Amino acid sequence: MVFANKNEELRKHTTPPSCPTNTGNKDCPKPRNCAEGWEYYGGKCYYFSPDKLTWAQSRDECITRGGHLVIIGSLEEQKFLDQQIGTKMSMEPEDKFWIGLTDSINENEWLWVDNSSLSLCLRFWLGNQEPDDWKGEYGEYPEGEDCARMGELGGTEDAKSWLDANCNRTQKRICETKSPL
Ligand SMILES: [Ca+2]
Ligand SMILES: [Ca+2]
Repeated sequence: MVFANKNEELRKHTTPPSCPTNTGNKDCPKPRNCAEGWEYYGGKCYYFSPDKLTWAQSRDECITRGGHLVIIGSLEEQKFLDQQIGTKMSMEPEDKFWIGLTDSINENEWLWVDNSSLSLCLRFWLGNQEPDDWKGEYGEYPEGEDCARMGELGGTEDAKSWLDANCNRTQKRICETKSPL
């Protein structure tokens, strides 16, 4: 019975979608096959959370959903996320989204959640100040800022929208996963 169940599971996962993508069939609103609540772009699915968690909680929650905090590997991907977030942020200026980037092990050595290094060519820090490892006006946050978040209301012209922030802040998050297709 165990094997039968496994085969059944396998069959479910490997059965191609029965609806063609070009018919405009209302029964097939998600031709790209991302899970409910996820958005398709460039072969991947993205989840923009409505709720807020610390960076570590966000990292874990994305894994629970079968993905990971987003790893941004191209200008196109950054632009897509920048624009998407721009439409999802409230007027509250700190209403930004965690991404899967941290320098919590060695200061200023930014690593993605898969332990890959941040490429010199693909850095999208906001303005000229970030990352600033800000410790507070009076040094009240000695731990500085070791986690990256992104987003500007309406999106940015140059797609530079990353800021480092205190990892214990609660922010929304972007999870990413490979599209099931
Ligand atoms: Ca830092
Ligand atoms: Ca900062």
